Amino acid sequence: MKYIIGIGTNIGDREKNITEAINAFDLVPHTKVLRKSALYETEPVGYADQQNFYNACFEIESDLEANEILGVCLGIEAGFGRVREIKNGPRILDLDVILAENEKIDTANLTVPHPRYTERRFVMIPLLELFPDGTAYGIKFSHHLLGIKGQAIRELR
Ligand code: PH2
Ligand code: MG
Ligand code: MG
Repeated sequence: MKYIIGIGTNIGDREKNITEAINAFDLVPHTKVLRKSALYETEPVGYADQQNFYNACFEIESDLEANEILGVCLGIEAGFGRVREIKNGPRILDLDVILAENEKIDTANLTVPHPRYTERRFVMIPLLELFPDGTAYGIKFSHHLLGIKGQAIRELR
């Protein structure tokens, strides 16, 4: 099963956080990172009074179930010392399951596709980089970009 994971950080060395967190997925049993987007510097969405984020998306192939991948995400976040405080507020690392190949999930802990990804330029732009034709695992997504207002984003190079 393939998954798209969204990653974000706005505390500490943002580039290092993203690089190390993606590398951590390669250490998970029966799991490998297939490809990753560029890094993007993005304006905070939902809670303005904080530093800009670095965001990216990456694709993994794994034998693990979606709820196990969620557990991996939470474990890696905890390993970076994440503490949950303000909703949408500053975080050293956020890992979200955005899409799962051929799968819809709606449980108490996990909803896939991610319920808000089509409203977030910081997810949609890296996703479009990975799927330039605007369709991922049979889901057409790119038209939602037209409905997003503001949310400055720039690719880092
Ligand atoms: N994550 C949020 C809320 N707002 N804004 C940006 N730019 N990037 C994020 O990753 C982000 C956000 C909640 O997870
Ligand atoms: Mg998030
Ligand atoms: Mg999250």
